[in-house]
Amino acid sequence: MLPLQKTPEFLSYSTPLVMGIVNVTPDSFSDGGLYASTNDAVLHAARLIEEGADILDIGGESTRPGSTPVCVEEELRRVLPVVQALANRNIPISVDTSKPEVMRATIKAGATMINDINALKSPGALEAVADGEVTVCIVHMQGKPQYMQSDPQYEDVITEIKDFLQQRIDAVQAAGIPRERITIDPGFGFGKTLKHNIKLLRYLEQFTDMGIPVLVGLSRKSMLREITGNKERIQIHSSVSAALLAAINGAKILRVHDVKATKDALAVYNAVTSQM
Ligand code: 7PJ
Repeated sequence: MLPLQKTPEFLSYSTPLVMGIVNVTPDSFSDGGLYASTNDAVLHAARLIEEGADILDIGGESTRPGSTPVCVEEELRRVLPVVQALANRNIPISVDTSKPEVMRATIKAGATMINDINALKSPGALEAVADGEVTVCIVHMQGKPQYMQSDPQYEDVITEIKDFLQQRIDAVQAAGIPRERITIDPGFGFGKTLKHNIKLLRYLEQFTDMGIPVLVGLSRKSMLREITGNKERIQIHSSVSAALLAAINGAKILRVHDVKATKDALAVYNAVTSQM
């Protein structure tokens, strides 16, 4: 059964939830060109729902390495009609945005989660989420999408990201957002080398130990192409493998393009773990 209106009971599930990605970004490397229009995005969302998505994540600004930002008006033009069209589909809607104006407008239109790679650091973002009484995902990113992959550096990648996330958890709670509405994400590929990304996945329990549900986005990321040597845009096998590893290591929400394949992998995971 479906989780969540504005309450986050869904975060206590033992098998991770699958968050299906709906890009409304013409410049997105992964599938933006294919699902650029409202109509196509809504059709794609319907397909992901059919495939068993538990949440949808609607994004109007590509944040891939090297991508350039869009203005508030353009992002709203892309995202808002899609959120409006999906608000009555009986599935929680998350919006992938860093802009408070987009947060407020989409929450008003029915979004129940804000997924922010900028961790609510934009002026007004904490207030938008607090006023909207929605769930939030706080993501770690070193640098900005335009240059974050040029030379990411850490003394100790796990400790530094944990410290950052803890600071943001404190700031979010201080803004009046209850702890139960927070999820955290180490931000795979957001200012990280392959070595950093692998370390984060291997030691993911360092983050689940923080007592806040962990969301993980590995789907079709370039680290998988680096590992396998495959050049294709779509990377289903490696993406599902990475998602399953994240599940085993305690992730509660998996942000993926390939919903059906991920659900199948989780069915196997579930069958085995529920027998123990
Ligand atoms: C992530 C995201 C991620 C969260 C993107 C892409 C780049 N949100 N938005 N975590 N990645 N929470 O999908 O390749 O990893 S956009």
